[in-house]
Amino acid sequence: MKISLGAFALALAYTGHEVLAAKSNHVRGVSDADQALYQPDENGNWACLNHPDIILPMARINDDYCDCPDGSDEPGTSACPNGKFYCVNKGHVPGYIPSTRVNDGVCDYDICCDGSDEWTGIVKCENKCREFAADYAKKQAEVRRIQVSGWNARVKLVTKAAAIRQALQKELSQLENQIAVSEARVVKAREDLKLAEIQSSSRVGTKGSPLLGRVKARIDEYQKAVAALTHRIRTLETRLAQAQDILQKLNEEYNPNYNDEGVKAAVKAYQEFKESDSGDEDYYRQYIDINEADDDELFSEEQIDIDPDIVEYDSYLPLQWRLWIHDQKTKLREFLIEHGLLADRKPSGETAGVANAKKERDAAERQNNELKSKRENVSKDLAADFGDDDVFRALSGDCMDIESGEFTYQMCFNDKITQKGKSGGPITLGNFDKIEGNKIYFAHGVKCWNGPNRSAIAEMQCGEKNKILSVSEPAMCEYFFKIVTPALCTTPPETDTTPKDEL
Ligand code: MAN
Repeated sequence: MKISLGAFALALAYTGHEVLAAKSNHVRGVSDADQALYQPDENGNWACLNHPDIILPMARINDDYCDCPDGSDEPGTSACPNGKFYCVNKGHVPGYIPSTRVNDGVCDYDICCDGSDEWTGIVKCENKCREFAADYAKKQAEVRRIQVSGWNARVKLVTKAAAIRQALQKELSQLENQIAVSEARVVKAREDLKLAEIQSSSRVGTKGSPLLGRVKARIDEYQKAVAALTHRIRTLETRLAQAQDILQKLNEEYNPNYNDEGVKAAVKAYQEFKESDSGDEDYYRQYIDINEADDDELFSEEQIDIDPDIVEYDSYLPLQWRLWIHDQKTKLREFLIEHGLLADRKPSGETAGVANAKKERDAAERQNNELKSKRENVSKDLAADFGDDDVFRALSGDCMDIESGEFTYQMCFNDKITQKGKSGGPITLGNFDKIEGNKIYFAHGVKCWNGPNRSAIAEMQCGEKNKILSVSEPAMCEYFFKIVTPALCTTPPETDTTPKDEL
């Protein structure tokens, strides 16, 4: 219909012999810049722009018959379905309209404000470019205002992001120092624990203790024997003293004038006996005194439980060696237990020393792990890609909402997007994954019924403030957000870009 209308109009136009070119050689529907593409060759012919093998006489350009597959021979008519018509729109912004809309009886002011697309006169399209230009200028001014304001906001965001980064770097270096201290604490706590265990094992022990036990048993036996002997000695001493008393009496009271050879010999023997006293009483007396001392004092636990630092051969070794030896002993013990060569007798109770050392070791390790996990988080954060100039770093914690259909959606930068229905709590549509170009990707949301895990993409453009413009669900459980944010603003052009052409 359009073609026949166009053809009719063209036929009318041909009768006037003025249609193809407003000025000579000027091809309708082609911009001034592209006019050079429509020059004849030396034979007065022209080749289709994208099909140089199709050569036409110049008169076949804009003759309302489509010769070129790319539509390039009919820029000013509607003959080719894929052609495009250039509207000059003087005083405003030029535009291209699809050929099919040329001379279709409709004024396509949205593209051709000058009405040049309806040149056959089927419909009279007055030039509205002045009006359009004024409106356009207003819109452009608003766009520019947003660009400037958005850019200023972005500059602030970049400054904020730099401060956050600096603070994180400071935190990281503090953590490094704290970790170094904490590592040393862990090493010391572990060594202290091993030492405590070594000491404890010597006490409740597996090795030194049986020997000490045997020594103590033998001492007990000797002690009993000494006690028995001492008792015997005491008895004999008493009896000896009694005998001495008798003899002393005899010695003092006998009558030397009475010639009794038996008595005389006895007195003489007694005197010799007295003189022959060896005087070794002191010698054995000391042992008797020792034996009579308090047993508890002599054989108290403290004294029997000899300090392993003194009796253990490895106490003369450097600490590291002792720890190594302890490890080897532990391994050997485990090996023997595992192979049934040694009963798995655990020490009956933990000494306070070991318990305290364990507490300290656990606390040191816990602190060390916490610091390390903090360091990992900070390092990850610092290494993450937050877009050009790190700008999105400054937006962490900023959230925006939109209500759409039966749901309320919330997007939090660098965090997640949620969806909340009228009832029930929010569900996660996706967790922050990455920023690429003008898109933020959110992945691994809550699983879709009978489908994939929910995910979302937020497409950004420059805006004064963060705002969600729209949300859609192009495929089930795949969400698409359009948002504006200052983070996406670029340096605004120096001046207003509204065309200054005179009308
Ligand atoms: C919920 C919402 C929708 C989604 C369906 C899928 O109703 O998350 O967006 O399409 O689940 O079952």
